[in-house]
Amino acid sequence: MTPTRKFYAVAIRLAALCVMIAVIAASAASAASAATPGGAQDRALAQMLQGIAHDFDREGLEAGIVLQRDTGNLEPGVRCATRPVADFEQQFIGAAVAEYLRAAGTEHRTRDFEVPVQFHILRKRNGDWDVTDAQIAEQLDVLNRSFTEHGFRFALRGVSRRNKNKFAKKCLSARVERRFKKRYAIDPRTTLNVYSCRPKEDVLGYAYFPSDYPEDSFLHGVVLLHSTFPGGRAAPFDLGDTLVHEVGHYLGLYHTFEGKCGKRGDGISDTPRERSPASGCPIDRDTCSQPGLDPVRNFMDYSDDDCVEEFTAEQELWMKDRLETFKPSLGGS
Ligand SMILES: [Ca+2]
Ligand SMILES: [Ca+2]
Ligand SMILES: [Zn+2]
Repeated sequence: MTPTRKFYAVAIRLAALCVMIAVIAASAASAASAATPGGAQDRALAQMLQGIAHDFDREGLEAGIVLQRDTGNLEPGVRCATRPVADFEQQFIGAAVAEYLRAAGTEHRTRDFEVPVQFHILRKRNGDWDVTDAQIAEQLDVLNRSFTEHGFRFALRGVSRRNKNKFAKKCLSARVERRFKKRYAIDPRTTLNVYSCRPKEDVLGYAYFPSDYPEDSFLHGVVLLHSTFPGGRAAPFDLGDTLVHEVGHYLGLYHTFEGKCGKRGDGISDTPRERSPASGCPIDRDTCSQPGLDPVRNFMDYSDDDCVEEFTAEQELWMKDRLETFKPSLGGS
């Protein structure tokens, strides 16, 4: 872990510890209603998660990949600016999901989720950084080829294009993000909003977890580097798998290297533990002594687009369980 990341990890942990004490106090005060969705404990949990999501500094991340820029040159970039998740947070959310499903059941696991997608193409004032309708159609195909076998279908709801220098160039900034999402987001409860732009330092994308904000929050959705769409220039990340990866986060998945070789890992038992992000396509990589080679072909690793190709059976259940718990209005028929 780099010093910067370590600093944020510690800061996040400290902040969350304070809130945890409040959570414990609240649940002790209302022991009888603690398990009821919407009860005191759930509100405290929701506040804690929002605080952590809000405090994460996306702009402090260090480059970990090399990609082709608009100029054609190969330069450093950041694969994903979705925040890391501390062990205690995983534990809290996991407990909340389990608690909720004990009452709600698991019927949702067998149904198909249909998700409308609205694309917001934020371009420079002169129209640069556009994404064509053909690219968007191909991007939706990539999304569906990756998710259909797991019970998710994505359908085009619409495309809007806007020439706004500030939004197009500063879409990594939390302040600017709030402005364009508040203005443009379309029914976040039922619709996946995808914003294309050019984040500073060529960050490929970022998203939020379903548990981060209430389901109707305009902050939900995916922000994506325009050149990661199929046919874009961001080789080797130009086949559309960045959106697949970010939608994985949007539906609740963590990175396969989350938790490194620790006890919890990414919380998914059929993805072997992994100490750090993979790059390229190192199919024999084995960074943790626990059984199994690193899951470098999983969409939630950092491997090249022509390498990643799968979600596991348990990742599918995980996504469905998290939607049922935190975003029940998404994917309904
Ligand atoms: Ca795992
Ligand atoms: Ca291993
Ligand atoms: Zn990611």
